[in-house]
Amino acid sequence: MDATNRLVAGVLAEISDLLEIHGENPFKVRAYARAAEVVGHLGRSVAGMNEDELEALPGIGKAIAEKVREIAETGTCREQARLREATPQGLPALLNLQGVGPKTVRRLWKELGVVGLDDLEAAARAHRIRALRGFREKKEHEILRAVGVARRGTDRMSLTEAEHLADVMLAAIPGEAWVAGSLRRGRSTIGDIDIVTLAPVRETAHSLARVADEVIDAGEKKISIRISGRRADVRFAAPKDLGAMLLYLTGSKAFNIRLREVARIPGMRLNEYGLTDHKTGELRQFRTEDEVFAALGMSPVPPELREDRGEVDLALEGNIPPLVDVQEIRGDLHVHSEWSDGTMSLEEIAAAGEERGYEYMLVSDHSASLGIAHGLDAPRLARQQVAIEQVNRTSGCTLLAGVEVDILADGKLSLPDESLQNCDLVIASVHSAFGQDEDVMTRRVITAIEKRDVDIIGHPTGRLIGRRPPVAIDMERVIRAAAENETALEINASPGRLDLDDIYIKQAQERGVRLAIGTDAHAAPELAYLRHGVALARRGWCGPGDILNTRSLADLLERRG
Ligand code: DGT
Ligand code: CA
Ligand code: CA
Ligand code: ZN
Repeated sequence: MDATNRLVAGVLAEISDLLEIHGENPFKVRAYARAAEVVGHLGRSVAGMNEDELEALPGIGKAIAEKVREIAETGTCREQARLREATPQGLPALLNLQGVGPKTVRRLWKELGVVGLDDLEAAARAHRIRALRGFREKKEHEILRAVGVARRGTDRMSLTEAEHLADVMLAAIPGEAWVAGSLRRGRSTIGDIDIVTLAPVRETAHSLARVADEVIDAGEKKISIRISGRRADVRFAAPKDLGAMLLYLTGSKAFNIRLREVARIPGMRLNEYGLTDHKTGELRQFRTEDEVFAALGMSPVPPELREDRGEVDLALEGNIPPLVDVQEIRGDLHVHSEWSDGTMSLEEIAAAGEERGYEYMLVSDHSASLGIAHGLDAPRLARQQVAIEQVNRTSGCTLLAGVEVDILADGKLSLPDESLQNCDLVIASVHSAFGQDEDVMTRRVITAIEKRDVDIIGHPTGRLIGRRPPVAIDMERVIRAAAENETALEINASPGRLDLDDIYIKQAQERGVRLAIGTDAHAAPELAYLRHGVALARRGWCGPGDILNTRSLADLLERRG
């Protein structure tokens, strides 16, 4: 993200939180939160925008536009200063605690004099929280646990970890159960696992206790557990209200809030049990999510789109765009073999592709350069291409002869042009000098994009989830260059990367950039990661036409002419 946008979004979000702690107008609170979201996801820098241009952005009115300018120029604004002045310093951090919202923070502050984490912990240990009206012992335990988590530092799960734990739970639950929450929406990282089930309460509690580290809370409506150190919530539903429950627990929270607004217009209240008519008090229940959408006059919204990024309005018009489906993928566009640092032979890659019903697999081994073990130099790449032809004589799945060539620090590629010309498809990736500043890195990648022989930019931001932040790069410029040069950007489906992420995918898609889904598999089981790439593509609003891998072999090769 652009540094100015990051700064401005941070200040706006803080203002929203502080307003809420001070019990100010909820519309104003929402307006700042929304503006923070808009600026945070903006493709261009607000640094160069005047107030008129800012006001033209969705969710930004005159008052906020002025503040955006003020923050962009000075790093702060008077409103932020005023609110900070009026707020004890340790208070805003309490908002990050699980189960603690601004209203709770406000009450803890006003009624117990809590002004920070230490105070809060002391109050909980002295049982002063359960003494508050409307708070109970349970809430006090919850807060203590949250304080513990905050002290240890929070971290989110990778998709693979979350899927594994969800599978363990689904197997343990004695009845039908579905994954909800961020895992169902296909987010790149998962906070906690959410499951909805029709199974009986008692038996479920028993079965889950066997796989859990600890049962945090077991009630008639919900069970919360810790499993392998992670949190999971299980909600109980009945078949007649399963639809509303699944919808609610899938979220996102922002999407749910928008849906409730939609329901409010004809005088209904939407919650996890169904739609209640305000006048008659009658509750309508729904077996499926689609029935809820229909009752709201909307076409169904796929889970991956439920982030309040414009999908609700489209669904109300019946204009949800078609999204790419796993079935439409005809091949994997990023696979390593034992010729570089992978474990599969060429024959094994072809066999694995055939088994998955693919038309083609792009063999894209590393090029030789510093820091990559067993990378291919020009002669070995040529020999590999002969070996690939050999395999293709008998294989039902065609191996495409490719390479993942290094983009060196100066933007040059680590293989000569002739080598690249002999490839079917070329991925170019940054694997070194990650610390370059934004302009240098951006020009480096654009230099590669402009090369005639480069078809795909691999893992464009270089992030490793939980281990390495994205490189500093101006994705707006990269996306523009990719569009102009008809170079595809990769959606790297490896759960440790998931790069590009959804926001950039959407920006690229809107500009007509093609996206190539690749698993970056170094071993056969990793080929299954493809579904994560598809989920990410869907989160980025991609239809089949936006994805390179939906093309037939002939179409794909035609690109290179
Ligand atoms: P996560 O766990 O941080 O990766 O993200 P989610 O989306 O799974 O969030 P989580 O587990 O806190 O809640 C699961 C769903 O429950 C969420 O997507 C929507 C719903 N939900 C949670 N809290 C609220 C809320 O305060 N208001 C509304 N309307 N829905 C909520
Ligand atoms: Ca969750
Ligand atoms: Ca949850
Ligand atoms: Zn790579």
